[in-house]
Amino acid sequence: MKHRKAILASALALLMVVSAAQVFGQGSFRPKAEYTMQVNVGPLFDWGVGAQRWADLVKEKTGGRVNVKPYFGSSLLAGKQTNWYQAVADGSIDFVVDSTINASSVIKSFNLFNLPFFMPSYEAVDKIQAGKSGEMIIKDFERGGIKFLAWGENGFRQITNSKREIKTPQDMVGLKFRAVGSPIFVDMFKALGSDVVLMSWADAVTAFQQGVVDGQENPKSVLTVVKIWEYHKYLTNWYYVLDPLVFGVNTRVWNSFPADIQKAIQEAALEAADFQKALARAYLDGNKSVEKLKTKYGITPVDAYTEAKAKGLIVTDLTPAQLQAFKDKLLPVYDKWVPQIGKAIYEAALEDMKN
Ligand code: X2X
Repeated sequence: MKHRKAILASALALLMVVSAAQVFGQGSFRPKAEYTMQVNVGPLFDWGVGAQRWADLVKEKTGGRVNVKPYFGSSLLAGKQTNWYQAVADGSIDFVVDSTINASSVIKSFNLFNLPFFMPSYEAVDKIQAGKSGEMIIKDFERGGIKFLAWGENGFRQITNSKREIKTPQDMVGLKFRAVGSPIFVDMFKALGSDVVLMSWADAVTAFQQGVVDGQENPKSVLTVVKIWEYHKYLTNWYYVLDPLVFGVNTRVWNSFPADIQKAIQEAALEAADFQKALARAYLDGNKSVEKLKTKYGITPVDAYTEAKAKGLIVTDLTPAQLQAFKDKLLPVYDKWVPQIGKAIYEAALEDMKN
């Protein structure tokens, strides 16, 4: 009997220690040996650099307690980049730095960023992300079970092809393009009289190489890292959509972290995203991002487009009148897609851009 009482007492004492540790955080926190992170591209892309930076900063700011490992090239998804939202939401993957396009079949409001010629500048993008519409989109995004931590940026997507210089919608007719993700891209390319196939990035470069498609659309960093000029001679800067990246973490994983760890991870995400966005915008927003990279982060980025031109890529810029011809052709896409995105979000975004 005495013996039993002693066991009971020590069990009780243990319980008190455990719950005290829970109350005070840290002590009870048993991190996993590794937290996985989904990243669609490789480590050399601005996007991949930003993802690695986040993982490094998390390690630093948590004193090595949280170890996040980026899995590049969608390797945890067998290359199926459009499955990332589901995989992170259901907890098969813990962390993510990935594109809104790749989630836009599931998160319909992400298609706001895919509306053609909707956001005329980086300032417009920033205003949406910081505004009411951004808040509404984040809420929609988080509903499925992912905590949103920061906006990164793949960038304004430009069009390249192997056949001819594109200056007018007429030049697009009959060309076959590779795109990915949301069916809004099928609608856009069809409206321009082109053919389009949706295809993962994992298969895309082979498709360029083999001429299965005549062209594609992607931002600066993606185009220059894959040396697009080896497959496509012509690039037209049409700035038709900007593809933001999301820094996020599975909600249950997030809730498993004590407050100090959450704070460290959140700060790391914002810092890595700020750095990553500057890389994505370098030389495309005047001096702004280049200066930030030099003064705040101590690096001088390469001027990727100038290098690409030196390699023989023919880069075409369009006048406002030339751009208008593309916009006019793509207007019907709004009729179909604004209701899917949500009229309230669309209207809030118009307001945000005015502020
Ligand atoms: O697949 C693409 O085109 C890429 C790399 O830009 C995305 O992941 C959306």
